[in-house]
Amino acid sequence: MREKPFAYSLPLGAGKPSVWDNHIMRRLSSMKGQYLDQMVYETMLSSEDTLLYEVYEIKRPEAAGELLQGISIIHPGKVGDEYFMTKGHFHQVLDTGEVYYCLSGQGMIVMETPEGEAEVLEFRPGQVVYVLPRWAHRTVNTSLADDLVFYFAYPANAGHDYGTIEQKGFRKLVVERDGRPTVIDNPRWKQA
Ligand code: S6P
Ligand code: ZN
Repeated sequence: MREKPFAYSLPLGAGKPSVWDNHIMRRLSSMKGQYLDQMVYETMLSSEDTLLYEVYEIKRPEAAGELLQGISIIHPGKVGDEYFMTKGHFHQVLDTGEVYYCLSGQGMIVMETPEGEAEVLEFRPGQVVYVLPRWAHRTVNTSLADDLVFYFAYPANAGHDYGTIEQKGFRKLVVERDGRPTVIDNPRWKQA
């Protein structure tokens, strides 16, 4: 691990950072139960375990005061009417925020609190979204042609709670309606 201040570059546009330590790949099979149209999901999965998104992470100690950084790349595509998207999570240490900076593509960030507030923000190159502490977050690629590429930074001791979203889903979904990304209430959202 790097022990002195360091610099690296992020391409403005699609591409990887100049340094990274972990390359995480998430495929369709890791999204079980998350897409509304489960029949289409199962059919797609039976023919191919498609790569949905990739994360290039720069490793830091998981200690308070450190920041974890990297870039995520969400590939274009849909499952039924829903666009390719990240699993989404709360941070395990709920009181930790996150900064997202869009480098390329177009998307939306779906967020919600445990108390039921919800917010969906558009995400375009050059835009920063600040995810407040306590807000779960999922990123959606609303282009069917291009990757959505963004930089992130968050406290290295935050950890991830994926289970809550896996069980309940997000309250809001982003679907294609008349060729346009549209935010709808999740009809399958479950109260705890
Ligand atoms: C981590 C941060 C991002 C996501 C990445 C993939 O706190 O929010 O690095 O990890 O965009 O999303 P997910 O929901 O699969 O971790
Ligand atoms: Zn996060």
